[in-house]
Amino acid sequence: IVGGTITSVESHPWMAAIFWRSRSKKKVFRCGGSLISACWVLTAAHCFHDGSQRRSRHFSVTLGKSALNVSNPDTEQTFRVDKIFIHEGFDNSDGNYNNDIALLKLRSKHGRCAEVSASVKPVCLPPPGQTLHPGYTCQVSGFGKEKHESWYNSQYLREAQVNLLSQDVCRREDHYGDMVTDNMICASSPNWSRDACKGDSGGPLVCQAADRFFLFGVVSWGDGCAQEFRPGVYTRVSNYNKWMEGKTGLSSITAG
Ligand code: 4AZ
Repeated sequence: IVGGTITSVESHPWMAAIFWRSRSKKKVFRCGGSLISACWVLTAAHCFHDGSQRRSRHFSVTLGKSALNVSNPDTEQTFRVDKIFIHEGFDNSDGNYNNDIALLKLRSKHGRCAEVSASVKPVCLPPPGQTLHPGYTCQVSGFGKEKHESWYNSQYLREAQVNLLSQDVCRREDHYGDMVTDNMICASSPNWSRDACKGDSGGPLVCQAADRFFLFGVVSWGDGCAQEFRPGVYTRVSNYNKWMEGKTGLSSITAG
């Protein structure tokens, strides 16, 4: 997150940290994600585009995490990954990560997955096709870089406020042109100072409506971070309710 502030997971209790276990058994941070129900985390397909989706046993998901390299047994819940579903239409042949969405099934212990607490709680999903007006203020969160040039991820969870852009503006030639499909939604801050960055991929863009937080976007791509006319691009979650219901078997997943 560029231009944001340190936050705690209690303010983003759906935040998931996805790790990959290297050959030397080291846990390497891979991507962010969002808890959408007790056993399911929504993230970006491109987090697994190296073919690693068949190696679900090499991944773990930690919920309730505020610091990347320090574990807090009082707040954290860690799971192995049972299965990774990459969207069948995920396509990067145009370099724009179309259908950049994936679901991770957490491996339950004794038939239970995530247990709700002050630091772990699923986010609501927006109703199918739901749109918010351009300018709407939302929040992006993650452990990604604080500057595009930085070598490191943030050690602490960060959040930033960003505003939704209209499809017309984001598709203008001085923005991204036709790289932006209907499966994407763009967001930026008015002076381009706040944005998601490398390492935030897969994480949540949430918008508050009627006293609840809804997951409107999954951090997907952008040209650099917090650059003029280069908004953050997010997977448009409200296009995928049917896909999510099909994979999870959960109907009315929208109710949150
Ligand atoms: C990345 O490389 C990335 N500014 C993610 C988000 C953005 C840019 C790059 C958005 O994962």
